[in-house]
Amino acid sequence: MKVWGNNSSQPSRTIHYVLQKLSIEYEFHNVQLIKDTRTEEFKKDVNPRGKVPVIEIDGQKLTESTAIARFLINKYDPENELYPSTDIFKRAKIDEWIAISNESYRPTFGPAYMGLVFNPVLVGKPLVEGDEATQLMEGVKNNLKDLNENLEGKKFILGETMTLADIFIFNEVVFIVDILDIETAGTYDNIKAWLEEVQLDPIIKDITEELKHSIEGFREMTKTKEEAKDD
Ligand SMILES: N[C@@H](CCC(=O)N[C@@H](CS)C(=O)NCC(=O)O)C(=O)O
Repeated sequence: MKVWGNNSSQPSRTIHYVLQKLSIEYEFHNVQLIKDTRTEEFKKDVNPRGKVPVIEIDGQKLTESTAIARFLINKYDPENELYPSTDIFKRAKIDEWIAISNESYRPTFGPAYMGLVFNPVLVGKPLVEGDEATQLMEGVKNNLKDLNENLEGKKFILGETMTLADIFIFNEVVFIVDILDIETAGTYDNIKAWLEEVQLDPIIKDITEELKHSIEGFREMTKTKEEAKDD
């Protein structure tokens, strides 16, 4: 199997997790976000929509992390607790939370980290300021509040076992709280405990440590850019 992805991409990290958890062998193609994904070559050879993750199996490509994750589990380990085929209601609840992540959380997190941190370094646009910046931050906080409330009295999003919903949402949340310097202690204590619990999984821990190194690199890049502007 071939896999195209990047550890700085939330959906790619989920696919890396599932591949490793299910001990699937794959040939990894590390793709630079924006720099590579927006080239004609990438769009022609890998994904016409210019996004990762992408997998190729038996000469056929599959895009969209939710489709990829479900396919991998259905094919290689359908009873896995991440997405158990024998419990169709649980599968539906997992699907529900993945949809909440993709349709509510991600659409506020993406514009917030671009507008408040990455615009200048990644797409050459100014940072968002004033009321618009406040609104971006409010959108993120409303969703964190929603997740924090759902986690009340629970170890994981659906209770006692870690599922695919935790992996997708963890990868979004661990990034947004770090990059926007959001303090979880006090305001989002349930999220804080859940982030720690999910990271007890050694595969998630490794993937997240690598991400934290990349975030340090981003911060350096952002600082260098700001210093150059001040000179
Ligand atoms: N809905 C897609 C989203 C994929 C996506 O947004 N990938 C981003 C990285 S997180 C990407 O490849 N961006 C490249 C670009 O914007 O050029 C999925 O779940 O796979």
